[in-house]
Amino acid sequence: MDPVGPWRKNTSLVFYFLLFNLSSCEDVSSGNTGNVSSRRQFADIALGQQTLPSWYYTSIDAVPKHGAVSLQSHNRWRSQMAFSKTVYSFEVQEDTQPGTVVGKVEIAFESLTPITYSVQEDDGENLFLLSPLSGEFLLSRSLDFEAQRFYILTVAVQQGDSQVSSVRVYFNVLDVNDNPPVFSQEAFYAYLSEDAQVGTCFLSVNVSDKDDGDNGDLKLKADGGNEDSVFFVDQAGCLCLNKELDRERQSSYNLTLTANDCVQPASLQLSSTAHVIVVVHDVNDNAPVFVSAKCVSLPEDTALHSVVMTVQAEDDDAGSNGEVLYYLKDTSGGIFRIEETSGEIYLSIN
Ligand SMILES: [Ca+2]
Ligand SMILES: [Ca+2]
Ligand SMILES: [Ca+2]
Ligand SMILES: [Ca+2]
Repeated sequence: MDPVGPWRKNTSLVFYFLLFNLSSCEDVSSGNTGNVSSRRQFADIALGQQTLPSWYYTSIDAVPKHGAVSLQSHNRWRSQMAFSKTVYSFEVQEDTQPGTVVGKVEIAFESLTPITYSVQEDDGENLFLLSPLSGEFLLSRSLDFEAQRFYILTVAVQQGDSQVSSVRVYFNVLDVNDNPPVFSQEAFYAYLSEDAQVGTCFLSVNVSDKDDGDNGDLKLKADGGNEDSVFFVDQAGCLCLNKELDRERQSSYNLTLTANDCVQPASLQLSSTAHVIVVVHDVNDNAPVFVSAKCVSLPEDTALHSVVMTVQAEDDDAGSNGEVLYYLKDTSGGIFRIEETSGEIYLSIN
């Protein structure tokens, strides 16, 4: 019985196991590329936000079975791990000009025989053109972060006619502030009673910005037609009343609402405007005021039923709130009568 034998075997198994786990993600030659959730997992992996899932290991053709690998086969396999990284992840701004080099893959070791790179799988439809010799990616068309935020490619390297390795390549598109805020309509209408409480928030407009983060976060302000600061926009983007209204002073407001995104510096901010028409509804808060003469002299031979004077009162309110009806509180024993709508006073002896 060899007392060292079992120890050596156990050590070898542990050694191989560690090697496989360290190296197995080098060769991504198959597995679930058409699955969207898997792609998201891959994107997370590329971003360092997730560890490789167990199915990923089992799907790799190159992963050898435990106990079936010699040190010699391991060395050959290691020499085939040609790429310098287990996975490549490149960040590209969405406003990058077509024709720009946006990434590069390369082998880890010098190769004595000529090598060529090729794209095996490409969800960018030739958006990223790979140079077979240099391993550089050239951007072929414009990107749009708002349309697609990342792309996944599989790149292979060949020595002569035989493929020796492949690797995942991720292109993560970075947002640029290239969208202005958009109001859902050019003009909004709101109606307020003139006795509305100060602080009342009465209008929430629909405005959006397709960009991400500060590029898409919006601030609103009422900066046109609001010289007396009668209105303000609260933190939630609602238009609110800042001062008391008086329909008799101003019965409507034509405000210009400006939305701008929050990117810094402010010179990079984009903005849009919309109009808000605020109509003030009347409240009966004014009494009639007489504007006509308060006395009249009559000759003693004034004819019966003739008009001796016409009184007039004005009311600043609107509609029926401003209509005036006249009546006599004291008819002097029935000598006079008044026509309720015209204010004409007649001599009318009973
Ligand atoms: Ca954008
Ligand atoms: Ca924006
Ligand atoms: Ca009135
Ligand atoms: Ca009024």
